Amino acid sequence: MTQDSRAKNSMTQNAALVQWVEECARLTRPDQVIWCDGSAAERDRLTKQAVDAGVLLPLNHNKRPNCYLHRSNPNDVARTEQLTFICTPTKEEAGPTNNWSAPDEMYARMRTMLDGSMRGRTMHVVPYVMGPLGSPFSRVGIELTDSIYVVLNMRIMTRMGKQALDQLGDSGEFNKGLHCTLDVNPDRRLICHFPQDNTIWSIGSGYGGNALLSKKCFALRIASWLGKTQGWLAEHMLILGLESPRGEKTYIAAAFPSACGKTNLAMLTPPPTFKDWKVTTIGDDIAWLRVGPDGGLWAVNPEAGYFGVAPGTSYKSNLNAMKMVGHDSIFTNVALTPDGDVWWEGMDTEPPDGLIDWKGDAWKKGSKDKAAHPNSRFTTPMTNNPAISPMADNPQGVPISAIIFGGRRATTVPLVMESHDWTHGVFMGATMGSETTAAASGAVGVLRRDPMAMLPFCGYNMGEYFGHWLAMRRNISRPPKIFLVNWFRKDSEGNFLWPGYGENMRVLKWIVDRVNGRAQGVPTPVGVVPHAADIDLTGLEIAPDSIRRVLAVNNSEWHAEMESAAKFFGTIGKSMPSELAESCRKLVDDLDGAAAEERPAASR
Ligand code: OXD
Ligand code: MN
Repeated sequence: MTQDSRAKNSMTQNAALVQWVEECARLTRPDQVIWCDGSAAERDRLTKQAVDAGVLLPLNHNKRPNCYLHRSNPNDVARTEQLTFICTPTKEEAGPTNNWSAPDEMYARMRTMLDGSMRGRTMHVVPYVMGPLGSPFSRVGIELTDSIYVVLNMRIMTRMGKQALDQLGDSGEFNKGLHCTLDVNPDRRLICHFPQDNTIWSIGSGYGGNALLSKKCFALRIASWLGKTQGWLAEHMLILGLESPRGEKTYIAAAFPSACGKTNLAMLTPPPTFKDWKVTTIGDDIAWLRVGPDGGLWAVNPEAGYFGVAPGTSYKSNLNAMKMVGHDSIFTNVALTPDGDVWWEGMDTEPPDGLIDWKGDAWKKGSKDKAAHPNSRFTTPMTNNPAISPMADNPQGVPISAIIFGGRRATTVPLVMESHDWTHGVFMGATMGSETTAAASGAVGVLRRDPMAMLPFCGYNMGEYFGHWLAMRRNISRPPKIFLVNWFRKDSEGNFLWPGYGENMRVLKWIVDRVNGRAQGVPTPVGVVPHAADIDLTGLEIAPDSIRRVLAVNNSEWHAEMESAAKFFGTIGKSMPSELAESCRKLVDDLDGAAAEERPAASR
């Protein structure tokens, strides 16, 4: 059998696609090439194959129907930013925040490693659509992979199979993803993006964001570059819908760095006094945003499932997530109970005796090692989510009324504030940062600037990315309002000042009311901050001093903040838009001119 005939299929006549698959098969030389149709029969066949090979472990089907556990290689448990490259003709195009390599050099280096790399293995051709089928937002990708685990995860995370080939037709416009696990050796691991070629090559890892090429690689790094060249935005944002007791619907997109509770916010359960409000999920991680015919900003979630962090997920922190992972889910690197169920730290139940840890070893209660890996995950179809929005699959997307930026900050940033205008909102996003947690001592962790939560995911020069955000405003005649939030502010003893989780609904309500011109706020140099009386605190036990402090704007803290932000802008170099440096200078002048130390508390 020739390589070419091995790659033949009956699912598509798309010449460009068939030719590219054949080229990749000639390079990697798999024993067979299988085109995935996305059917239930195919899923069952691949699942059986994965179970037989020990790649998946069936869980207790009475407790968790159709659920499986996968244990990754212990050297392969997270995204590897240091091995992730943006390969553009010039270094300037990738910018100072990305690892860069010249495309020709990287292709040549990887080709050597890929040569014959699928011998003895099967190459799966995985066609997928990012975004609702038939939507003007949507894009088609093809991932070639030698991992059944990847195929089964892609089936949950994307609209995968024949439907993607139907949407592609005979167009040559598709993302070309080539993934090979090789020997899962960190020395032979590379995740490389070639934006100009709409191509991703990933080798040496089978894990999550490195291997499910639809997610961070395509839907953020490559798509952010497509968005820049085509006039739209690909963002690290959840999308949620809010319905008031009067039936008024508002859609919000929100960017937070990893581990700041994005999945929890996307499927929040409102507190009892807000029981007549409904929160629905459109997406928990990625948003693609375009200007709609009405001049507003509209968004879709390009994904079809959730790849959520398991530890910390509990009935208290995320009731909907606990319900949705009850069936038809794949778990990666969580602990296994003796009765074939899963367990992780922060689940709010005692670990049972006889637990097996994420590496497959017996785990003893009280052990200092975690039973579940801190980055262990669940993969779940979005249709499992009891709070899924009826608009989640809408080809037109949803109209976004508010954009939220947020990080984990022990000091400085108030619970919520609204930007003065679009440029100031972009400034808020560009300067956002998150601190590493500093246990109970209250000491402030290390601050990492993570603009728009996109630092690891922007596929081109960060300065140009800021410029693109500013330029988008010219086409948006009805821009959403932009807010900055911080659920994590602490007192001097290190206690959180705000309860977070479902109580964040109160902040969302203030945001909805601001969008609709109904709520008050106090203008300060850093933004419009609510007074305590402007937030609906009914039914919440919180000390008046805590709410005062969580909303306070402290001039000296903001001076330090702006000094640090200006330093960060300096690292971006000449592509940094002058408007944002100007915003920084103006804010410092306004702070100098401000008389009061804690304006919101003092002013009303
Ligand atoms: C994720 C991340 O996996 O942001 O979503 O790290
Ligand atoms: Mn993410």
